[in-house]
Amino acid sequence: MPLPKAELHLHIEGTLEPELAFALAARNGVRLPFEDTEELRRAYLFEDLQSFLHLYYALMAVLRTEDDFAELTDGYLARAAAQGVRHAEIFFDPQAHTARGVPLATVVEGIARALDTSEERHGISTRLIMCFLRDQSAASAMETLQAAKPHLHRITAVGLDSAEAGHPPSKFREVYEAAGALGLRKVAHAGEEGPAEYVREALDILGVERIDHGLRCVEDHELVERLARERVPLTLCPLSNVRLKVIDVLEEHPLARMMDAGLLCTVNSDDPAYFGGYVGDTFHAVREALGLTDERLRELARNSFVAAFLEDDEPRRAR
Ligand code: ES4
Ligand code: ZN
Repeated sequence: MPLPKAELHLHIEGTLEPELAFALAARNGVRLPFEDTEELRRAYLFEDLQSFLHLYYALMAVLRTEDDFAELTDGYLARAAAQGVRHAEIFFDPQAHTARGVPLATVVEGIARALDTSEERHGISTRLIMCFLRDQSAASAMETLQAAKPHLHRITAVGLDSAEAGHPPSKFREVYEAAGALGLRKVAHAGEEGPAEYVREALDILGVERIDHGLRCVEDHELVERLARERVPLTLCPLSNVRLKVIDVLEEHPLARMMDAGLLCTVNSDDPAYFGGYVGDTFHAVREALGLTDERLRELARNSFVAAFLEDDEPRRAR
């Protein structure tokens, strides 16, 4: 029996496995620039975050209908359940779809259809987190937030993802203020490829309750102390960090040292179709590479529920 756990850092578009990508391409008459699943899989050798994002956005072309989004999401939930996931907080990237002419309602209603049957089909409770693409303008993010107003009963929080360097959290101050006024909770990717200072900005300027990645906080001792003192959860994604060359090898991942420093760490899969494993695989990999004890693994699983948007619907860090 795998450890029961919550997954808090998971891009639904990053669960698009090659087999489903080709099936949807055929169904929707979309031509992919790859002959078959094997050739596609061979393209999964990334130099950095940007080179991954290029393929991630290109492959989304196959996602067109509500059924496509429902099938994608239900497939993820089935695989996650098999690895012990009992609760999943799922990111989606509306701008990556609306820019291709797929209406926001198609995306949200398709994903939501799968989420609505998740507890009974897979034993997984869920939340949905709408991410803004930080390499697009703040105005585009604000338009997306306004367009999401008819769907807010489906959405728990806003997040911030895509290419980090050069796109600081402060760029989205007004958008996050508006999201908070709408009753949405807040997270943001920070300190993945960007500097520790972006983690500070996400906390102080955006008012986020959790930091997605946050890995590069280790470069700033005072920040680590603050994150530990304030019990700010970090949603780490060790396999992602290796595949995107944020770190060289898994054996050098600072996860164990971060836990020793008192940080509230969680372990997640990020884009599991691309990075070589779902969250159970990730737990297994860090156990092997870092020699984590069973107690440490249980702590990670426990942390995932502590950091989840579960019991209360009130923001933990009010702003
Ligand atoms: C992402 Cl690994 C990662 N980082 C930032 N944005 C993303 N979107 C999907 N995966
Ligand atoms: Zn991510």
